[in-house]
Amino acid sequence: MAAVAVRRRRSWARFALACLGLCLSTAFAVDRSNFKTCDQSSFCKRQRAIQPGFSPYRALLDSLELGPDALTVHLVNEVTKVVLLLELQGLKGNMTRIRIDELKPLRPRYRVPDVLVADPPTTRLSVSGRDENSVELTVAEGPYKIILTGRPFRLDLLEDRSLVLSVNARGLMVFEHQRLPRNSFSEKVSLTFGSIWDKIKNLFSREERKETAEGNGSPNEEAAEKADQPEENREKDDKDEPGAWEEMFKTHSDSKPFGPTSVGLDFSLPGMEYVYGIPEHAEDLRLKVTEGGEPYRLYNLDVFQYELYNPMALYGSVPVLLAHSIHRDLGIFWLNAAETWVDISSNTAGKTLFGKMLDYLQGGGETPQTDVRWMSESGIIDVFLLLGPTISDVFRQYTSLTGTQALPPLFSLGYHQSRWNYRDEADVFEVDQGFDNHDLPCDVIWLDIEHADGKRYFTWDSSRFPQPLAMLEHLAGKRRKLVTIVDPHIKVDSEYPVHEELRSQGLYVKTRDGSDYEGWCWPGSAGYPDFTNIKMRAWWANMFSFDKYEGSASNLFIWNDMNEPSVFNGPEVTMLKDARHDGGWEHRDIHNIYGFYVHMATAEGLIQRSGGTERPFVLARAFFAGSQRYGAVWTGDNAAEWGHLKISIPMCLSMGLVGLSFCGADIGGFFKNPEPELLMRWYQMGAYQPFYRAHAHMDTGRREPWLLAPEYLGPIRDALRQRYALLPFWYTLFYRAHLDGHPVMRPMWVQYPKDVATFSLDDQFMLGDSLLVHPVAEPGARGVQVYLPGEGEVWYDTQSHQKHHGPQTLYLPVTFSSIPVFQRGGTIIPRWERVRRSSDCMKDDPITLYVALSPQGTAEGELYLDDGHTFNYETQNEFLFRKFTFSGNTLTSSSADPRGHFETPIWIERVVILGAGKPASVLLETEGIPETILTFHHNAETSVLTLRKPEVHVSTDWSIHLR
Ligand code: MIG
Repeated sequence: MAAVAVRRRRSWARFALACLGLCLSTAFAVDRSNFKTCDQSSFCKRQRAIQPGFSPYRALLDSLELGPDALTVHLVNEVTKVVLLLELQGLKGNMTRIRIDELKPLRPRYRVPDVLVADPPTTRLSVSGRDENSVELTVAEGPYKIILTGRPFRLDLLEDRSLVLSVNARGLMVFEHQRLPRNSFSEKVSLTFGSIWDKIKNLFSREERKETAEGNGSPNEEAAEKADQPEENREKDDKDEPGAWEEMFKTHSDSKPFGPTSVGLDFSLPGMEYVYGIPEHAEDLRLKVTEGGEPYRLYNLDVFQYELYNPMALYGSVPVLLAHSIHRDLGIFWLNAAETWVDISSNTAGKTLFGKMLDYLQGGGETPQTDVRWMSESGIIDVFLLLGPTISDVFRQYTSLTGTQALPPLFSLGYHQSRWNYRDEADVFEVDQGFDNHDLPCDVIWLDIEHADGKRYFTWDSSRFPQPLAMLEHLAGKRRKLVTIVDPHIKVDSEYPVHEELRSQGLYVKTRDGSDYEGWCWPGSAGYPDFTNIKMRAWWANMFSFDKYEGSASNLFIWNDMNEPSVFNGPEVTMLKDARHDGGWEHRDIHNIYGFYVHMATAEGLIQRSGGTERPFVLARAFFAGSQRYGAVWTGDNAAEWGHLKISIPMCLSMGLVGLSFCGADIGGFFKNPEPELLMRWYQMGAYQPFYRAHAHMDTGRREPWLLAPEYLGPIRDALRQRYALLPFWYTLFYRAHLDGHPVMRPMWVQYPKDVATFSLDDQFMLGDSLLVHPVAEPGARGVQVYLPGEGEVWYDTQSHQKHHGPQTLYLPVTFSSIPVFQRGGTIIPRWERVRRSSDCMKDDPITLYVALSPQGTAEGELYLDDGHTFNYETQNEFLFRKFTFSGNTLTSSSADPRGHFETPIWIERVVILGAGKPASVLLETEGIPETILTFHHNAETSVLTLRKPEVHVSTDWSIHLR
């Protein structure tokens, strides 16, 4: 009896648990009804309704003009007869720029400013061939040719006679020219979009008929005539186009005073099956085909409880898509800051491997091709084709346009401890002390919105934080920093000077009728500073000077949250699209770049407060192309779930591919309470991702590492120590990213571009070209399957030093303390092995070099050092950039950049060579100093050779010979 009762009770408990689980999992889900689908966004719906094959656009080849910097040609919409101006530029470094605008717009259309670092240098285009319907253009510096076809308009880029990319090949170009509002006279003769589409179809069917009847003909005139006639079926057309002149979403109306102004264009990529980029989405690294589903959406939004693996928009957007094949890489940069949707289709999608094989065996099958279609609500068409041919070239091309990752201050690569909120100063002191008591390194403690007085940013809640300067000084004594949050919504409160000044100076975003726009956010009613206005940015930057921001000091840095902007009572939790910005632009035009400007103004503020000498650190949630110049970004409000732990890899990889190297996810997950194992695994994952910050929602339990049982705390301590030991390596990788745009955290395929097995991998990644990381991301894991790529490559397990040969899928057993990390044979990595309280305590520590030998017995690596916080590296060449090479049994250290000079006590304290035999003797040779004999230890079992105390200064040239 008793046994039965127990069993019953157990199954009850299980049932209750299951329910709870269900409830929790249904409770934790985005409310999709708050966000638009393509169908609910009228321009997306209109554009998506267009079928391929009927482009009304024709390039008037007679209008072609060749200038020194650009070719221009008129495009006419054969139905509306509206003329557009196409500007085509060959850019230095194997890029092409295409701009399309109305030839005579009713009012200027928005052209995104401030994203490009300079006017990209051009290279001459010349006409190298011509026939009735096309012109062949040759690019002076560049291996490719461009064929411009007149009717229908189309561009084809060829390299060595093979087609690399086509523009408007599917005829999906859209350019909604501006029209006078409804009821006005000219509206009567203009055509609505729906009717245009009908006419286009008519035109084509008529043309086909004609061509079969008369051989060839020119239906265009006839079509044009037709288009001039008043429309018989106006009423119907208006109904076909709901939302064109006014649009509703839930209770919000968008007045659209300028009517429909969307643009769109399609790109065909023959030979391409793998596409990446266009963050931010909670999605696999490899983008999916969107046909039959929703397109990927780029519209910066504060999405509450975002879901995984879907194309919904998130906080940031970078409109850059990369395509990769074993033959080449290329990128498409669609410079438009309005709401944007991206459709991806492929002729191989959905085909099984068997199907593909059949195609192949039947002696053909199509070559794979991906088509990408961009659709934006306003602005112009401004697109950069980054023609590679290698992925390295694409990285350089894109960052030559938008800038590279800002070199972060060293401290910001350490560990950050955050939560919403640390209650008061005593809490901050306790947390700070907790790290020391438990022998855990930490660089920064963070204060969320509760630290300010009533969410009035730049102020302090005086009951919780009565002495911010003393608190900052205390942290400075520990060589730690503080980050405070400053959000871009300002409490409407006549007693709050920030508000009063912005209001009186007219620096807020306005409504369409010119009054200050007010939205609801944390402080209640709030104004939104117009960051697109340079005066606003200057004013904001000045707020960070030490006298303006009272209670701040040089070890205080900034976090910009809510910069999408987030407006609790706005459509889709953001600003009305008809709100007005500086210059009369609508919010519609600039939406995706708002957050970029907030980030920019804040970073400039931190630079200015130091008189221009100190590097800033600013974390922002919303971002755009170019945000890498201003600091770090994170993946927003994730959750304490294993799936969220996993997705941090593809999310940060996708950002890295498009310039944003300094990316991280909230360690532990923002919402919900992580089980200890998940928290521990997240610390391990984060230790190997660029931005390493633990953060948590207000309603979650405290989770500082020492609150966990020792079996979890131990591995967390190890993870933190591994992070700190690798700081010189991280710093060097960031310097590389800063120099030439190569991401710090890289997809496997970037390193192995010809190995198809890596193209979809996103449960492991590379740091630089040296470390392969495959973090444990499953509960109760006993082992992981690690793919070690590379024919003839060897990989050294960084924990056991065991050597593995590539390519293979290695089953690696794991325990709680395992973080599977492999150093690629052929690389050299610098480490600081004396882990201390913070990075600042370690910055002068001696270096240990880890030399991992390739099968040929070679290796190379680099090390970048500077003072870790100023711009002197740039302005005074105060840096060291060293290159280490191992070959012919000799390890040499030489300068990688002779301009650099930097006073530092740093010396090399140890060299560990992986995969080495035992030498008879080891000799150190330093310039001007007699050879010395080094002591060493060789472990025959692991083939690890340790050279003790070379005691050479890091800035000198030396060589070590194994004899
Ligand atoms: O609506 O400042 O993503 O990190 O703790 C929530 C409070 C506002 C969202 C951020 C999160 C932060 C929180 N913020």
